[in-house]
Amino acid sequence: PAVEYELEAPFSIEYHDSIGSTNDRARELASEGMTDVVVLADEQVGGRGRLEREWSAPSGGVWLSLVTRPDIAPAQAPLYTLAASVATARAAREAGVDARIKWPNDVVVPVGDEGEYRKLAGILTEMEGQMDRVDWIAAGIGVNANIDADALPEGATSIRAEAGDVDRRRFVQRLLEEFDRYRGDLEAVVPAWRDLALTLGQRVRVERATGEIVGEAVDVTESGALVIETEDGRETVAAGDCEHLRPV
Ligand code: BT5
Repeated sequence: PAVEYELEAPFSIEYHDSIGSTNDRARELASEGMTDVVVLADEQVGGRGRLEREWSAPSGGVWLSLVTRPDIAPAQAPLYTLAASVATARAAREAGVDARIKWPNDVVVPVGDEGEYRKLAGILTEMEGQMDRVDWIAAGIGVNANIDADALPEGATSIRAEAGDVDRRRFVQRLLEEFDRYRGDLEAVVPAWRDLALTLGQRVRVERATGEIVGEAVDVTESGALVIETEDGRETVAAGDCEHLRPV
């Protein structure tokens, strides 16, 4: 019910019981000139991941897309993805989940000490703009909230499975407050991200269209690219170029 999402957030909320993809609706609103609006749904029937992958989004989740029009260069846009993952991980931690961030865009729960994990949430950031200025950003955030783990793809987990059901209204409120704080203080994003990162210090394999890189993930740059120490020296991978990242 819509009333579940009457929030005191710095965004207006457009709620749908069921929708194709909140990101598609957000793109529509963005191209009509809207800003600071959140499209939120209980269920998505055409949820999208990165690189045209499918995103499973049954009833009980938190599926939302945030539209903003920040005055930033396109090169800074990945910071919004990192800010969204920090905000999501923080809200999940407050709900009792041991949430960490897997570069670039996954919120995960670690399993064991080998860098393995289950995926709790994913982020899909889309934008439009010119060379020097972003027009709008639609940050799509999908969180497996009050959903049984067996209703989700393999390798996924939910807040329900990890810590019991969450009050979605409160969860969204906290997530949006955190996001709002970081978008107003972009310099704080990378330090906050580092504190929650599962990937840093891991030996990883990154697959890109142009070939794979294996080495130790040592840092992220100030625009959110991953720095990998390989046998031949340091390499930097932009989030948009990463198809898969796996611990090895
Ligand atoms: C993502 O893609 O992780 C970005 C997901 C963004 C979803 C939000 S929901 C609100 C907004 N509206 C949308 O339509 N999308 C956004 P990617 O890194 O490509 O991961 C996709 C992969 O995760 C799939 O290929 C599956 O293997 C797996 N997957 C699919 N559904 C999942 C789920 N609910 N939980 C965990 N893993 C899932």
